[in-house]
Order: sequence, then structure tokens, then C-alpha cells
Amino acid sequence: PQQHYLDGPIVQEAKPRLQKPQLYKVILLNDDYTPMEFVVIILERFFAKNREDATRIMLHVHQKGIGVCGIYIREIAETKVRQVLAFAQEHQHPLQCTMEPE
Ligand code: NFA
Repeated sequence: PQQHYLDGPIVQEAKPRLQKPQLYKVILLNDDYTPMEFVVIILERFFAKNREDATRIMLHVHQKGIGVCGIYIREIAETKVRQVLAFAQEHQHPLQCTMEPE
């Protein structure tokens, strides 16, 4: 039997992109209590960093007080912030994470 009714159109028109989406930096703040290893694990788990990059970013935040973990569209950035804050709270660390327009 013919199944042509299952097929979509051959030509897919591109959705016109009138503007690029606003991007947001997800930012970690230093504190005196959160263990360095915990911050490295966060950067690996939620920001897909390898251990070397995660360690470099963690040390940057530790030394400068603030640092960027990644740049995302708003919805993704909001999710990352929520995940970091929930994970830190679960482990009773005061780690702060926020986002700002790029
Ligand atoms: N300053 C923390 C410490 O010395 C480590 C840390 C790094 C915390 C980056 C938060 C962000 N244990």
C-alpha cells in the first residue's frame, strides 16, 4: 500500500530569523566556604567542562571573585542557574550563581 500520506513536504522553508536571540552569561561568585572540588564538579556536570577547563574557571572565580561558566540563550541560562543553586543547596554550600545579558 502506498504511504505517501506519512511524508512531509520535500522542501522545508527556513524559518526567517529576524534577530539573533539575546545571549546571557552564567556567572559564578566566589565565597569562602564552598569547596574547590565541589565547584569543579559543578562546572563538569552542568557546564560540560573537562577537568582542566573546570579547574581553570574555578581558580579564576576563586582569585577574581567572579567568572563566566558559559553563554546561553535565556531559557538555557535560567535552567543552568537553577540547577547550580539547587545542587549547592542540597549540599549546603553557599555558592551563588546568576546570569546577565552578554
Ligand atoms: N573560595 C573557595 C575556597 O577557597 C572556592 C571557591 C571557588 C568557591 C569558586 C566558590 C567559587 N574553598
